[in-house]
Amino acid sequence: MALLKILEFPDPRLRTIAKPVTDFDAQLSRLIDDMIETLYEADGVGLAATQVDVHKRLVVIDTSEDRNDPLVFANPEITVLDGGMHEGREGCLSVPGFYEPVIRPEHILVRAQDRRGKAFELRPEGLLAVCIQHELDHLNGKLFVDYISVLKRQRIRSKLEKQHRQPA
Ligand code: GNR
Ligand code: NI
Repeated sequence: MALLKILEFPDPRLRTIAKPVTDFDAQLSRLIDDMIETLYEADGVGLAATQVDVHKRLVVIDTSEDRNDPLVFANPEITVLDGGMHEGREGCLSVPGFYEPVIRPEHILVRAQDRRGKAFELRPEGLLAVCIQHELDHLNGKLFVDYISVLKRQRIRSKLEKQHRQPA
């Protein structure tokens, strides 16, 4: 297995729109394992392939307490179900150190394929529902900072650009 490098905002590669996964082969399986290892090492809840500069519609998520229940979503699609919106503080491994409130639909239906290509459905709740929406945004080149004010986004961009010029 291998740890993958996570791209950070404002890297333009994070704006790439990912392409559907078509081949559920050994190479994909290796990528999934590397993404799960990278997710755990970074202490994140979810990771989209876009964040590791692989522009395929692939996400791994683990919201379990013990970090031993990784979920794989290839070609995820979301349908918003009836119900309200929910505001939660979001962070992102590609925007390290910043947390801002984002409002998203609370009830969704997710359709995706697993690592073998088998289709499945899920009606996630709570953090899992938030995280899947956050990850699907990555596959569409969108970041949580796109939902906050221009002023806040520019401040975050300046601070991260400075860190990238003068790494710790
Ligand atoms: O680790 C993560 N935590 C998180 C918290 C609230 C809302 C969304 C997330 S996803 C984030 C990992 C990440 O950047 N995934 O793309
Ligand atoms: Ni993220």
